[in-house]
Amino acid sequence: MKLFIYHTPELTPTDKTPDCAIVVDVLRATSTIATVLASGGEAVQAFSDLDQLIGVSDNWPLEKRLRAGERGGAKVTGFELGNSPLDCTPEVVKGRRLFISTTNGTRALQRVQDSPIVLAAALINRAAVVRFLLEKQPEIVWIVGSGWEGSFSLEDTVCAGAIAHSLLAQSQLSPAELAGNDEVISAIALYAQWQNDLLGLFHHASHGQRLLRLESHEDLKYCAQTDILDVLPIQQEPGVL
Ligand code: 3SL
Repeated sequence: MKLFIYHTPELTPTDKTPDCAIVVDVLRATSTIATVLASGGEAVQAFSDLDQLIGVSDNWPLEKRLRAGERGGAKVTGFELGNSPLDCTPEVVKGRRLFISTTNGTRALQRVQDSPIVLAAALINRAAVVRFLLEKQPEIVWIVGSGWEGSFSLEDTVCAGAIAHSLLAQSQLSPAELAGNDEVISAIALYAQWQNDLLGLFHHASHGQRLLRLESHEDLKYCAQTDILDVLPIQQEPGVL
């Protein structure tokens, strides 16, 4: 297995497709997606465009759908949910499809949706993603951070590092054998430095600070936990996990 980390969707090569693409948006889209599926949601359908989301979800029975939308960290007016994983309890999402659009995370999912395997990963479901990789042994794996509007984000990079760190611990591979690019080595170093204080790292992150200004402290705490959900969000058809 060769692992490549890209800090934003824009940095992924346009002329190549990996065997497995893993999208990461720890704050908060992939944490929300994992939570919805762990809470019994029927599926999550991701859109980068809000109008497209409304058009497709209009054809879905009202009692079987939820619309979740976030722009700039805030909930989209008229949608049932924003992008807080804490709102996605079994009482709210069980048996329903979540139609979701967020600023960066759903755009990243769209970017790699033609890969044969697409996963959504966050810290909360890291172990399930690593287990899948160790079982399936895809040759070329990309971890694609969602970043923020084209820029690097600490929280996605530390999650990529957490995945790589765990892969190394559970395989015979050396860092040089696993790493397809330098980003892998630096993401592992970031995780090794902060693994015991991921919430502290989120407080340094620009998007962490944005969410704190929006009073989403509980979301940060939830998303900073590691390996608490045994769920593997895997794409069933383009955009649907
Ligand atoms: O950018 C995104 O896709 C979101 O996850 C951002 S937020 O955490 O919902 O503000």
